[in-house]
Amino acid sequence: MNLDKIMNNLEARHPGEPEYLQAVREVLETIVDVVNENPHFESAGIIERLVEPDRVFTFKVPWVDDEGNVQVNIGYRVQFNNALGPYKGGLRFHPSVTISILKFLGFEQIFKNALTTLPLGGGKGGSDFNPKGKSDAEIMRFCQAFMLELWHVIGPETDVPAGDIGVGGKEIGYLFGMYKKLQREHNGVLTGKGTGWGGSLIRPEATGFGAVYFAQEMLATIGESFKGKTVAVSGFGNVAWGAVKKITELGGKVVTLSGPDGYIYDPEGVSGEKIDYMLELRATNQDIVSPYAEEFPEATFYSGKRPWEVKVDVAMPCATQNELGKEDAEKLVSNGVICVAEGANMPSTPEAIEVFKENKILFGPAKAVNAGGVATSGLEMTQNSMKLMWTAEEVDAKLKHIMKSIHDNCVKYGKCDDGYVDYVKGANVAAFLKVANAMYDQGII
Ligand code: NDP
Ligand code: 2IT
Repeated sequence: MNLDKIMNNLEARHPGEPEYLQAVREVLETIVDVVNENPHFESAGIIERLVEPDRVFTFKVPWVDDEGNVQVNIGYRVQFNNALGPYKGGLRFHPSVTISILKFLGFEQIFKNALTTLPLGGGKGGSDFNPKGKSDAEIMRFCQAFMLELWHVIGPETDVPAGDIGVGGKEIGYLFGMYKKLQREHNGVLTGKGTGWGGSLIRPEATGFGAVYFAQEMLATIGESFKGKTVAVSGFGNVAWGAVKKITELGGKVVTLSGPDGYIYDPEGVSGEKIDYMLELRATNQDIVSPYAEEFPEATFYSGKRPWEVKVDVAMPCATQNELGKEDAEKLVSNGVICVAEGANMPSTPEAIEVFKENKILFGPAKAVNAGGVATSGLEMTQNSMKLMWTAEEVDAKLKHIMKSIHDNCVKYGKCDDGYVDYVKGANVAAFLKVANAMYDQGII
């Protein structure tokens, strides 16, 4: 495989899409050997076909705000690859959303979904709509206008969206309501639904819980566990919340949370009512974490800074892409971090990952660590198809089993001669082989 040639062609075709190009390069760099060992992949143009989305929908979303003003946003759905199952992936509502970000997320989603062992293809969508400071009525009108365009390209066997940044249970409810009205069908077209009308138990917690189960497996490889460990978590949204809950349950102490405004250091640990307070903080739609320090005076707020300067045993970035750079990684390493597990999608820059690998730190990449969210979405689809509902214990046991199998697969394909596990390579190779074999079997399409 000629990596430079493929990347040059992609860059020429998609200029100004840095996140997408970054995500593709990160995967291709680790699968060069396995592609070269399988010349039939090359002759079938697997790589060239894999790096381009099957199709991308872009649409205008006009809606009326509470003052009666007309607002216009852009909506997108990237249907990337359906070799393994229906396109599957979340919707992100955030002002920073661009087609580059959604293509990076859709590309990553193909591999993440392959790792789950479930029949799921990869996709992503969203809008540059900013939920910050919007009333519920505005969010509902926006979601309805968004679905007015999206409904005819999605379906339970075609493309199944879910939540991501800015899209939680409330938004999924509004989106589902409009889909159902237009399609005149009550089906499993979206996941993360309310548990009273088709949603799976444990789905809200699943990404954070799964991430901690994965980190637990990583720690076990060196005879360690979360018990008595200090942990830096970033973000204070859905993924951070689930992670904090599970870490605390396992005897770890979470000492940081963060938002776009800065980070919180709580030496006594984020536990008990403080975890519930995270939900309240998100529900205000104000996008700031600083009120935590007013509510709990033992905590300190550091304005405009990231939590990676705090001395911790484990770091779990759970906010957004490229939020942990080279200097942050160096700081964590010099402070003695032993494990870094990515709850968010692509939170560490390539330079930061290099620092972790050079120092033989246990490093779990997003597509393996945070796959528990989409895996539980897959379990929600199964329950919808069977028209029944599993108990929380059943779903949690299946989630645990899936996270363990992802970990086993990473070790199988990522173990180096000196015993160090390169989880980045392990996850990419395991997922790539599954997708590439399916694409090969299905011919040139
Ligand atoms: P939420 O909207 O619940 O929380 C997102 C968090 O990240 C918030 O704290 C948010 O703060 C912060 N954030 C968002 N954008 C930025 C930015 N540009 N700069 C700094 N901080 C930012 O989303 P989730 O918890 O669902 O998602 C968090 C991460 O996890 C994302 O990378 C997402 O793709 C990933 N993920 C989510 C899954 C899910 O099931 N929800 C599954 C797998 C991965 P604010 O809103 O105040 O900006
Ligand atoms: O990034 C992700 O894996 C998600 N936002 C969850 C996607 C899903 O379909 O549940």
